[in-house]
Amino acid sequence: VQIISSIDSEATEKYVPWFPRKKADLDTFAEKVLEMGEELTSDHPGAKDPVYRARRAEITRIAKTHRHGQPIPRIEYTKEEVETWATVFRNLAKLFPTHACREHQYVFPLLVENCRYREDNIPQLEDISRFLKDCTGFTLRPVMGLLTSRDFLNGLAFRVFHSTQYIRHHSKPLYTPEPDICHELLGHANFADFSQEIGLASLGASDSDIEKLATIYWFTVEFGLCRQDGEIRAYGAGLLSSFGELEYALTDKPEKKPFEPSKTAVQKYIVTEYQPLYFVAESFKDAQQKVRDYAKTLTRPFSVRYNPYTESVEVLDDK
Ligand code: HBI
Ligand code: FE
Repeated sequence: VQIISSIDSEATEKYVPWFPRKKADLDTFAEKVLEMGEELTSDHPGAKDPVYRARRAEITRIAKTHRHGQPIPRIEYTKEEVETWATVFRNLAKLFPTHACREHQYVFPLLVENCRYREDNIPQLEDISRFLKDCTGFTLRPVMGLLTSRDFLNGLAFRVFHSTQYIRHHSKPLYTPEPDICHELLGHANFADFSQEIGLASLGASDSDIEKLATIYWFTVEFGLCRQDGEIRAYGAGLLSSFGELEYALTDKPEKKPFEPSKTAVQKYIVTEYQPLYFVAESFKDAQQKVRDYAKTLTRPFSVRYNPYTESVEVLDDK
């Protein structure tokens, strides 16, 4: 196996989109957001609230200027923001014992203990990032808003989770059309190894493979269900951070199909309403293993290996 010294080499430039090679390369995503961030679409609950918009701009500036290796600045959240968080926290905490998978229930008390997760306190990204680094190797990075699927998934290859730092509008505490700090911190608590594997598979992948991986991500990390002791439980963050959809997902209303990555990868989905269809894995572990196996079926003209000591990827020529 020969290590390609530069991805710009003649052999690969035709096929391989640029991708980050080391953790610091993720700095290039800081200002590349698809939507939201400072701008809000007209149907956003906070679109007509100038105070909310100014606050968003203040918070997203942190993400815009953040660079690898710097601590994530702490935010002093307002009373109104903490009340919004409290409403979300209180409602979700009621549902977790009966609706969340065991892995989520295992992590949650650890976050309460180590990261000041409380009804009356919005945890700080810096504290969570440090805690996660110690126990899972994941770190958080503040982000202004939605990244492209490619950029977002590429971050996961380095065990970096891009996290928003602002909170949804107080007029609709149980609804948000976009990720916000409640979604990131209450939903994405169970950072699993397999998100890195989706991430590694996304490096330099073709657009169509990115779409497949983003769809897998959607139906697992965001909206995944799994079996547990004869019941169905939620492990996806989109569910675990949405009071309404978490209840709905476990009723008979939505359709449920077994999780089979090759089929799931090409399933169409909507982002604006409750999902009409969920995929159910045999267990949380089974979901991980299937995603891992699926990632190996996507072919590229090279393979990648993550080096945790240097926090960089080694690119191996497969010929
Ligand atoms: N960007 N900031 C941010 N947060 C996400 O959770 C996110 C994203 N971009 C795309 C995305 N998630 C997924 O829906 C997949 O497309 C990867
Ligand atoms: Fe998410």
